[in-house]
Amino acid sequence: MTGKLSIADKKQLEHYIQAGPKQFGLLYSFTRDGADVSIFHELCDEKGPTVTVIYDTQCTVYGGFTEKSWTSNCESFFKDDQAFLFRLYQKGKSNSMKFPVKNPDNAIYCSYNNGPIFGGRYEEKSVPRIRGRLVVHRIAGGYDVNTFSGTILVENNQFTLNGEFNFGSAYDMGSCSIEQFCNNIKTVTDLEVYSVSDTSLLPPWRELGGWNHQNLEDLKNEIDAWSPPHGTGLKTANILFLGPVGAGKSSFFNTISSIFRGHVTGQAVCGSAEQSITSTYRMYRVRGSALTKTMKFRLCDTRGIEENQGMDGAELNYLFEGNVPNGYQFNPSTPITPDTTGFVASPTLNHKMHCVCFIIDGSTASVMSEKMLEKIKALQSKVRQKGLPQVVLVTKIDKVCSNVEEDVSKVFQSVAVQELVDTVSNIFGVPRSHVLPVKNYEKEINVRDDVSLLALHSLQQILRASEDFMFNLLDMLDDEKDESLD
Ligand SMILES: Nc1nc2c(ncn2[C@@H]2O[C@H](COP(=O)(O)OP(=O)(O)OP(=O)(O)O)[C@@H](O)[C@H]2O)c(=O)[nH]1
Ligand SMILES: [Mg+2]
Repeated sequence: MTGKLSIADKKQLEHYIQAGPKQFGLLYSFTRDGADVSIFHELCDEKGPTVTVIYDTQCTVYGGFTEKSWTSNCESFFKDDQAFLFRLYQKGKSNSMKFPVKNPDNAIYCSYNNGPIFGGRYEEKSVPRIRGRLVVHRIAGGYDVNTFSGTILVENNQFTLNGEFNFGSAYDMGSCSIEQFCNNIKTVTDLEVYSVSDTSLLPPWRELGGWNHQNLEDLKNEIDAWSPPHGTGLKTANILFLGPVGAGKSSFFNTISSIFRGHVTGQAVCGSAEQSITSTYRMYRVRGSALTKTMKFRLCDTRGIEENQGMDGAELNYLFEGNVPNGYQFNPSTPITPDTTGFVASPTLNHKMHCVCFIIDGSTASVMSEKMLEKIKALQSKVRQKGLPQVVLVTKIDKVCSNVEEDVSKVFQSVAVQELVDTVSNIFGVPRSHVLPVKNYEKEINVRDDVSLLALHSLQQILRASEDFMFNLLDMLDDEKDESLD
């Protein structure tokens, strides 16, 4: 179990912590380990920097970060000038804020009988003693966030925190009220504690064969020279892009086109909107390095899949079979039929699709809605029925790992990208070798060797998957020939 924080949430926290790329490891969770203070200490004590995250029943998500270890060896405040409280979501809507510590001496309070406590102060209390004398005691209290003590029982999948909130004691809450911070309710669905450490790079978990300029030129030449296997009669490999709105389908075509044109191009319209930006079916050709002739593959860009509408089964079948004309205007309310102008009534093998490339956004892959997952599964089963190979291109890896954002050649050393590839391989039920992480050109003006190499490497894998289909085809043709000789 990796916890409930999404990649985007971790990036937000990483940005608040302000000390370079971070790795988050789930140490403790109410739902996984039980809401019991002794278990909290067993799993979280002496673990260095941690982030505590509380998920309340109104979908507000908030918590605190400290560089100091939790401990149950003493009852004391600990100094931490890097500590802060934060809110990530308010009533389900992304609304993040950081609340820095204003009294670092009292940043956290550790006690064997309490879970995480952020902030607070010593209060002086006079206690009467024998012979009428008053003794002044310093007692800790007024905690900004005191999460829980003892054991909390779960009821209807909810926990009721038994600590108290006195925001503003040691943390600067600005004008944020307790209601705005955490709805002032104590019912929560989970409390998680993550360890926070500097991101370490792994030894490469996938080899690419070099990241220098010559490697890129070699790969460009290889792809430029690629052609469908002899004997199939095919002129090009047709690769169908399918994926949710905004996943980066059109951007991937632009990225490939940019590599061969030598600068970042925007032939396919890209952007962000609730509905698909791409409304026209395009079978894009890409010109090779010399820009005189097109290469022997076509990248077929489609309208994005939406949760509540999108391609119907018949339309998808027409796409697979090559009935849909290049330039066809998608219309979700009236899908294509044989009566549509330009409908390719008798497609040949050269019109059909030879490989399906699912394209998904890596920064949101692990939090895709159930509805979207169902849609994708339904599409996958149609792809399988057709006997078409499928690969999954995972875009926006620059948003997943800061090391990769800086230098794409670190992609196969990144823990975050490795976890992402594992997750996507599980979701799609495809081998990890068919999950291809990429970063598209998006903010850049000039092409970069690291970005180009990774994108071309992915394209090479896609062409190899198309070849699998084509070799099956050759086998079938050979079988037919043999049978006709019998
Ligand atoms: N940071 C980053 N942004 C990307 C990447 N790929 C695409 N984008 C951005 O994501 C947004 C959507 O990209 P598109 O290529 O239009 O996505 P699409 O899948 O074609 O979307 P529809 O046509 O609407 O279905 C654009 O703003 C792109 O600039 C990437 O690898 N990294
Ligand atoms: Mg598009």
